[in-house]
Amino acid sequence: MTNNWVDIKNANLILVQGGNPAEAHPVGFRWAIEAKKNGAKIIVVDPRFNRTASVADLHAPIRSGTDIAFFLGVIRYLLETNQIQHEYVKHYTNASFLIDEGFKFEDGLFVGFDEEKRSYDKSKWNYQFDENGFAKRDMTLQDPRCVINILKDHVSRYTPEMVERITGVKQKTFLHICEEIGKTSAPNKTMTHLYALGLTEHTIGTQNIRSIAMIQLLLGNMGMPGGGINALRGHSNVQGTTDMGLLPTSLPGYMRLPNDKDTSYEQYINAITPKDIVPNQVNYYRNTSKFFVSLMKTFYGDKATKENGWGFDFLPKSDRLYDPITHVKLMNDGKLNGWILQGFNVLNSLPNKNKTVAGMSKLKFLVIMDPLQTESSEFWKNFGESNNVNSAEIQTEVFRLPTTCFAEEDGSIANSGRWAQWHWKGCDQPGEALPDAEILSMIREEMHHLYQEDLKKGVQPKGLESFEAMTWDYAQPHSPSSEELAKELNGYALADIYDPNGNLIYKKGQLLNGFAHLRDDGTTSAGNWIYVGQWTEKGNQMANRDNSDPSGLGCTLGWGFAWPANRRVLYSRASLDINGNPWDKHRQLIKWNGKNWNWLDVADYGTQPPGSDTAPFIMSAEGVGRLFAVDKITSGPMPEHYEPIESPIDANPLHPKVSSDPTIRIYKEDREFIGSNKDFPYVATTYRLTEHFHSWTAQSALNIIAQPQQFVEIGEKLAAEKGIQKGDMVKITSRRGYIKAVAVVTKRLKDLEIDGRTVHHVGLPIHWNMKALNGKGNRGFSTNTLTPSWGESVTQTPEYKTFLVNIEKAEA
Ligand SMILES: Nc1nc2c(c(=O)[nH]1)N[C@H]1C(S)=C(S)[C@@H](COP(=O)(O)OP(=O)(O)OC[C@H]3O[C@@H](n4cnc5c(=O)[nH]c(N)nc54)[C@H](O)[C@@H]3O)O[C@H]1N2
Ligand SMILES: Nc1nc2c(c(=O)[nH]1)N[C@H]1C(S)=C(S)[C@@H](COP(=O)(O)OP(=O)(O)OC[C@H]3O[C@@H](n4cnc5c(=O)[nH]c(N)nc54)[C@H](O)[C@@H]3O)O[C@H]1N2
Ligand SMILES: [Mo]
Repeated sequence: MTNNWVDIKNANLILVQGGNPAEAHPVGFRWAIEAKKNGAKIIVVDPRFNRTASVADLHAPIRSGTDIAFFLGVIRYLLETNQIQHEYVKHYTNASFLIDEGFKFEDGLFVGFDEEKRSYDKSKWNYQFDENGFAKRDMTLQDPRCVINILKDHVSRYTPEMVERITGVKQKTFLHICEEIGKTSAPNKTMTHLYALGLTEHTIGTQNIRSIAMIQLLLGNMGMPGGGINALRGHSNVQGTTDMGLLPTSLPGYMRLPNDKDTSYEQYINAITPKDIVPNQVNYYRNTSKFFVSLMKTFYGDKATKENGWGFDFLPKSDRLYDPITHVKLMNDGKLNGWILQGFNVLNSLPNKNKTVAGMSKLKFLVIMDPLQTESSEFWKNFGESNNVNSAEIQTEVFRLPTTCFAEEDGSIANSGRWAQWHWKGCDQPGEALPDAEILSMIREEMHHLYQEDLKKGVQPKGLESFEAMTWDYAQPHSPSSEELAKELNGYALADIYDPNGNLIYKKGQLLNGFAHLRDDGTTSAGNWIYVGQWTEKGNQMANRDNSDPSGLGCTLGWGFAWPANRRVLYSRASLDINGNPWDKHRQLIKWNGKNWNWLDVADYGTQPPGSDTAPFIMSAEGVGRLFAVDKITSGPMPEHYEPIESPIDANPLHPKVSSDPTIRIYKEDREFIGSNKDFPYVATTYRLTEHFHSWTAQSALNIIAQPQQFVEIGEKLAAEKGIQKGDMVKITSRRGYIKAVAVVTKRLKDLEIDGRTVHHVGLPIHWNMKALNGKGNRGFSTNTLTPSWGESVTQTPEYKTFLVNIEKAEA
């Protein structure tokens, strides 16, 4: 979230498009209800009339996977009707920047497409630069190469007629929503946008989010209390997971892991540190070397020296893309033979379950660290129809290492609003369960032992040097405490540290207060730069429980610790005009105090006084929000509507020859698993129920009483066509496999008119699996038997939310 949960109460309009918070985030959703009490409207755009829709002012059913067409239609409307916040757009976005003359978009492709590699050469997706290397701008916005004019041209195709044809949202409803959104272009009105998987888990996920972020920039809603782009995160600590870089090619604090092409510390740091594109701006990532060197000091202590590039060679270098879908591919190819699953129940969560099982069956060993006996740990067992494997043929050795869960240990959890909150152990763990950190430490000790054995035999083990360089100075090396780990992440002064005026700010060994004090000369450590300040010499800031709110805007600086720097609303400098006056005096959290912008919130805009050079988006190299993204995004600098790979219509109405995003990550062997709309005419989507948490609760009697068995939601018209009554057992088939479920015939799913044909949605909750408590007979199928493995090119996220199925009545 750019903002936070409580801040939702400050919004005038809440657009929920791509999530169902009343169901999946029922506690946080109270803030949307608070907003409603304050007069806000709630609009839900979702294929289903879901529980959030039931308390909304308006629900618009949309075809799953088509939100970009909707959002670009909104942008067209805002530009046509001139409902944008002009001053904000001019100064705080890249609307005025001039784009390279070579950039173009034609017949569904951006310039630079390489057919063979299925990827783009992005060199023309860039600004025009002056002789000093700064981007050229036209503040009058007249030049046809201005971003705003290129954008206008790009979205001109997304007329209300086209939006309806692609998305199924009726023009009248669409225009009504546009009007409501347009109202928030007034400086004293804000819209907040809430989303989760309905936008992200698509082959166009990143561009979905880009589209709505662009809308929020045009409306001047970014940086404003009651505004922003608010990702409602999943597991209670998944925010913490990404912050900590728990992706195979990431490091803590959103730095990328070096890869094969990175040859030295200097070269790598240069490659990941952005150059200024506009003069006199913050470009905070210019400090990347300080974050990285401090991290290396945490990893390797005295072994990380200036001479050895801070231990650069100790780090693993990725040789290719890695993500769980790729892991499964490599297993199937016989190129990966061991897997450690720590808190990951792949059999329920990864797409194309049959492919996952086939891959796991080829493993030599599988280690499962989990408090539960998961389906993944029993992938080799025959459960009848729902897991029809030949156990005798599977040779994989499976080790189950039972862990504690959060309630059995002290620690911190980061919520969607970036707040790290400390929690205390509630009870001891049962049986042989041990904390994750203890199990990992034991594995480390055993590895150390095995390395020593090798050395004794005269073998020089690979990787020994990096292994031995690792700092492991916990009081009990086999069991680091949560407190020790939290302080290590925060970071220490490794020498006496002085400010530029020569005043001592830290004595050697003290905990750091903030990342502004990090150094790249080896005198500071920090296991994660964004968390510096969470545990200082004043104590554990995550344990703070003062909920006073002097602003009245829900800005409680004394409650927990919000990264970065305890800041509650990001990019808040954009809530004031260039002279420092608030766009809305009732929504003001920061102001110039002669030294910096701190006031009721911790500002992010450094020490630059009010003035014309204001560039509030300090984490982008331009200092402004991007309506045109010049780097990184592999699928295009602007969003474009592409059809899902499995689409209920035959071609993209905008450019039939390039129907789907040409950069989609799809492995060759998965192409045979693409189903056609002739064989599989219905659009399926998958989702959650409040009564369950993934498949954990399917093993718990109380939850199973509340929602006993797998069901499938289908609309009344489709049910009538198929002769299906509510309560009938139905077989749902995709090109990947089939499941069986009880039919719920409902008014909540309506058929939509898409490109001249009637399209039906089929809704599938994700909570049951072969080990479900009442999992006899047909009741314990995994929905992911049906889903495809292809994913988007930026994040590799699989397409869980739009694929094609057929349904038919089945034997109970
Ligand atoms: N009770 C409970 N709560 C949970 C969880 C749980 O298992 N149980 N899981 C947690 C986790 S890990 C996560 S990530 C979050 C997920 O939170 P959400 O994303 O809110 O949950 P979902 O139910 O997966 O999907 C949300 C909605 O997206 C809609 N949708 C599908 N496709 C599209 C589309 O193309 N466009 C639009 N606009 N909408 C679409 C679906 O109809 C559904 O209503 O929930 C968390 N909270
Ligand atoms: N079709 C479809 N598939 C989906 C989704 C969808 O919407 N549709 N949603 C996707 C999403 S958003 C997510 S997040 C994934 C979820 O995928 P997973 O993360 O695989 O799902 P969980 O079942 O939550 O698995 C987490 C495991 O962690 C264990 N666990 C809990 N606490 C601890 C702990 O402290 N230590 C250890 N070691 N283990 C612990 C739990 O017992 C559980 O077995 O599924 C994805 N798959
Ligand atoms: Mo999730």
